[in-house]
Amino acid sequence: MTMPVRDCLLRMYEEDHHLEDYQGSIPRWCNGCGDNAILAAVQRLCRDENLRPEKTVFVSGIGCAARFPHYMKTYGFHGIHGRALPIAEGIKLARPDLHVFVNTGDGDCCSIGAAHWIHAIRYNMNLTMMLHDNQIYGLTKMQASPTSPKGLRSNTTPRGAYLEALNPLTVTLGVQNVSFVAQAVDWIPEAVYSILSAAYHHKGFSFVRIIQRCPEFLPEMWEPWLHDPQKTLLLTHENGLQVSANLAKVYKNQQRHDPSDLNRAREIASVIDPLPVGILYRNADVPHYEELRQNPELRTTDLIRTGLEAEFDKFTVWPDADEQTRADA
Ligand SMILES: Cc1ncc(C[n+]2csc(CCOP(=O)(O)OP(=O)(O)O)c2C)c(N)n1
Ligand code: SF4
Ligand SMILES: [Mg+2]
Repeated sequence: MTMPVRDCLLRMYEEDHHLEDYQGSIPRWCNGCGDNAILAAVQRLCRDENLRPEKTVFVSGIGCAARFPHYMKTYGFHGIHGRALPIAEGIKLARPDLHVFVNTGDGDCCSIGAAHWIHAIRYNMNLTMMLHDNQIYGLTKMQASPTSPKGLRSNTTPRGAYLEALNPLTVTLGVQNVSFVAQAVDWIPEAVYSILSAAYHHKGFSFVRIIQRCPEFLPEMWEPWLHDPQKTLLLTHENGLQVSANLAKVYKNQQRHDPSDLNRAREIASVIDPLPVGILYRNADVPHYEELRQNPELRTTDLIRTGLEAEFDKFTVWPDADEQTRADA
């Protein structure tokens, strides 16, 4: 049986995506910036999943990490500081057919955008969120962020940061309706890719914290972890991160962790040495806000008409009884 030309062309078009189809403008991040590794993994993922660029959107706030949508040849929205998530949620509500990704920094997400972050977890919409956590405000040149370690000297904390760092993993794992939490590090590309792939396939709000190096302002921060593989704890499980033989050979410090175990996930998340890498928590059964909103039982024509009538009635000016009698006479 021959295929109609139109279907044949559509099929060719759909099957034929290459890395260049996702590569936008040339990144202006510093040499060695961990954002470059995240971008490379995401472009590979888009190519491997054969995502249609016109059906894919990257949304960001403000910061170095937030330049991400410029470097993808898809739709993108470089938003305002801290507001990537509500913009992404609006897009997903209006167009549930789109693949929506969010790129945000530790300042963007955990400081000015913290309220949106908490509610996005609870809404559990089908979005993939990457927290590029470099523990500093990079774009504005080295102010402490909520994830900066205690004692870090920066332009806003010249005597050292006073407070213990906020842990984005334990925060996320503590919110009602949490459905996917993972951690990656930019210097293990295989794990970044596999974790992002699992996050993309998870139906719901997938939160991936990626420890991202900022060689410009914090060149020493993760050096000990880079040079000693024992300081990384690979979380492995048949429902979690699948590790190649090569990776397993280097990172021998491994632990089997069932991602359905929320309490254990919280314990693992609290430790940074060794630093857990893998899928901490996954629950596919949490309801999704966009589906609850689209529930056909709540959107019948009758219900919508009755609601609209009631709203219009609020603004109706009824003539008083005397006026009505005079008008009738
Ligand atoms: C409302 C508002 N407040 C402050 C700023 C200044 N500002 C721009 S980026 C940024 C911090 C970005 O840090 P982070 O989110 O960690 O991203 P990074 O640059 O480290 O990737 C700040 C404070 C702004 N653009 N808008
Ligand atoms: S300042 Fe830091 S985070 Fe920003 S581009 Fe340079 S290395 Fe990356
Ligand atoms: Mg930052």
